[in-house]
Amino acid sequence: MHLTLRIRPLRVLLAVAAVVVTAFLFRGQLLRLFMRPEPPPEQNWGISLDDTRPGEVTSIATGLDVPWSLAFLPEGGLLVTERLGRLVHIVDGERRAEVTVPGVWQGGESGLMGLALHPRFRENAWIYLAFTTEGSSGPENRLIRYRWTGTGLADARAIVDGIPAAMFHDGGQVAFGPDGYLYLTTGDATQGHLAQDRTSLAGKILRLTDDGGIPPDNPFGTRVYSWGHRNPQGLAWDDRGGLWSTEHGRSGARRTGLDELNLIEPGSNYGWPLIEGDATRAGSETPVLHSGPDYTWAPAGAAYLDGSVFFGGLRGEALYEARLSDDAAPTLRAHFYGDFGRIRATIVGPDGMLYFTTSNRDGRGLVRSGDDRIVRVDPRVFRK
Ligand SMILES: [Ca+2]
Repeated sequence: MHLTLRIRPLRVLLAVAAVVVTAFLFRGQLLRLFMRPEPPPEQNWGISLDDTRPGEVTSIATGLDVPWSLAFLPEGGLLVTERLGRLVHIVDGERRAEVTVPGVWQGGESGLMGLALHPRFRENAWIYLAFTTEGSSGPENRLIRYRWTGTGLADARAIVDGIPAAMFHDGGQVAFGPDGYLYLTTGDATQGHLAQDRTSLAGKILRLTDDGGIPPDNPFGTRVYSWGHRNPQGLAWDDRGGLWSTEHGRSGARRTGLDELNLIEPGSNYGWPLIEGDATRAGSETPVLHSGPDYTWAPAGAAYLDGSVFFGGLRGEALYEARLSDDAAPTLRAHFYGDFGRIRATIVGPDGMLYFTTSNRDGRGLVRSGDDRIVRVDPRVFRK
């Protein structure tokens, strides 16, 4: 009796240890099992790489590590953020400079995220970086402005700090609008109620002057432009000045779907966490388009081009195109499913080409040779 009492806990301990070791050894495969992409619904299928000719879809840079955001420099070349905390200067596919951004704290989905150049970058060389850092009371998200020296960063100035941060739902997209103001998306930092708290900077789209001030026509006299967001990460303006934003829905290891494409109106509440999908509620907006309850886009960066909002799909592993229409809901197509894996940043270059980045090295994807990469697409391939 005495002996069995001693042996049993040991057996249990060994069994638990075996499970833990196995789970650790096969963590990539386990994660892949839970996070594996579902093919898009058949009616939404777009083009694939096989439908294109040589030169129409080209990798212009490879060997990146979770590129999150990119911007083209006026003198040529581009700047890319890597989530771990590096700003990379790429010219003709080569890494010309690599700058470690001071103070970046990276865990889960947080880290170095959005990047935007000032509209008068040629004169002031101002660059805005959104990232997670260790604040006085734990991690927080910040937007910092620097001067790009050509080889590094100087003159750091805080534009916004104290944004709630977490391992998940950190927003982090930054862009200048056609009105010359600066827009920043923030996630709910896994505290849904903060999205409904207009005094919190979490779960919002913020609108700021280029030095962090409040534009005189902001809807509440604060930095808040829209609220009730879970984790918006795409910002794109159409040719009439309408602001479109993609937002991650309830996606997770066991819950899927209800990712959103919203048309953002100043002062509007986008409903999280009170409503999802087609649900309605007085004073809240329902999305223009959502992914449905069973299918996940996990939408990241967004760009507007020729009547469509294009956005990267992480878990959906596709480049989505929402074709806008004046008198009907946008139609959705999923391009390149199965060709590149997870797709994150999506922008239009100064040459009118569409560029996107892969995000297969973020621990949730299948790493392919050359990952992560920046891909250039001649948008005429979508109109064949
Ligand atoms: Ca919503």
